[in-house]
Amino acid sequence: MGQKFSAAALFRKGISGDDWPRAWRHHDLQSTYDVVIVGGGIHGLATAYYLAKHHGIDRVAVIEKGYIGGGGSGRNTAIIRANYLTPEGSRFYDRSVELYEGLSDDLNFNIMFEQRGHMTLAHSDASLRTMRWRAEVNKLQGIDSEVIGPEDVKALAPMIDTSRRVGHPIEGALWHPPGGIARHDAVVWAYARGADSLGVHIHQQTEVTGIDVDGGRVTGVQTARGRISAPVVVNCTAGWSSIISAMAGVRLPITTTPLQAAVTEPVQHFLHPVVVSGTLHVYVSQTARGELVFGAAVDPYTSYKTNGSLEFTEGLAAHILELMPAVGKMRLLRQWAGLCDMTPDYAPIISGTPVDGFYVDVGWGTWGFKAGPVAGEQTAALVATGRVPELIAAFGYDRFAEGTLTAEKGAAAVGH
Ligand code: PYC
Repeated sequence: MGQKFSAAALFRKGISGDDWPRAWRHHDLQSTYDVVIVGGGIHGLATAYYLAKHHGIDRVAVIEKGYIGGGGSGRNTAIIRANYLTPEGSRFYDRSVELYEGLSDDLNFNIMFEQRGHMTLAHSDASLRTMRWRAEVNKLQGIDSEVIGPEDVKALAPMIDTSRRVGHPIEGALWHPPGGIARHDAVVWAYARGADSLGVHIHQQTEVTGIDVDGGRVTGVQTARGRISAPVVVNCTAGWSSIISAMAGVRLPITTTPLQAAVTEPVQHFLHPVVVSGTLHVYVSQTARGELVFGAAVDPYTSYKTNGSLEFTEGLAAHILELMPAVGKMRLLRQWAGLCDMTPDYAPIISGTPVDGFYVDVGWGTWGFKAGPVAGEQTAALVATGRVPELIAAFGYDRFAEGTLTAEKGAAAVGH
């Protein structure tokens, strides 16, 4: 899969001016596919990849309105972790960490996953109690998580102000060694190349304008480039998930809210783990290139806007300076927003729907990136077998009507 270059060959190629081999091909849009996946982000591409790889279903089209990875997959802070609050969530995201660990080998593409450890700070007795709760739930699922004290926080991230002089002194933290960061666009490209090599067609610049349903069954999709007939359509979009589902007559209990993030200029490495503070509404990691990547709470209103705001930058600066005063001299380079599709219980919906053949992998809130591999694997299994895998049994569409919610809000990195 893909072409391999030695380091020297890579260098020669880089300066040669020759074209690089295409990582995925262009195909004419076919009039029929066995499965059409709407959304060319990590979820859609991973679903296509596992459909072909694990289930031999390769007459699959991934339809993307813009360019692959241009939505939520390219608009996140690339954090991976499994330290959730519910047993269902913890097990699910633990499988994702496991898949991420093997992804560079599986796809022969370096996704730069670094397990630097993930630290969620507690600034009060109440949040320390939640950290203990999460640690116990995690341990019962075999996940490496424990509560540590302020002196351990200081040892793991010396730049953090652990003194009692600040407005919100640190009382401890949830420490989760398997957590870390990866390069988000590498994950997109790796799945795209992997899916392409197994026969999947990737169609960029192909907007879905309608979904055809006849007698309670999905029959195809209308696109700006023509109609495709297909007995199975999977909605793997983020931001637009309720709009796409409404085209099939399926209502989703989802509201959409922007989540902003920002990145600094690169500096020498000083921050190893991912650090999160719910109280200060901030999380931060340092990339392999040396930039600090920051995120904060979701915007306080629903919207489809993906631009940054000055209010966000001001709030972020105030909070990060309380946590790490020394970064005050660094300059922000860029900021952006991604769209978060929030469900009432903050858990996703991976499920069939009242329309036969129409499936959804949606409602990821602020957790879409870290779930990509496992969501793809499990959605593919659901679509291919028609049976609900145990790992996603708690994420069904019917749970909202039945009142069997999966209360995951307490695992949020920051305020929602
Ligand atoms: O839940 O780890 C998380 C997260 C980070 C950024 C947004 N959500």
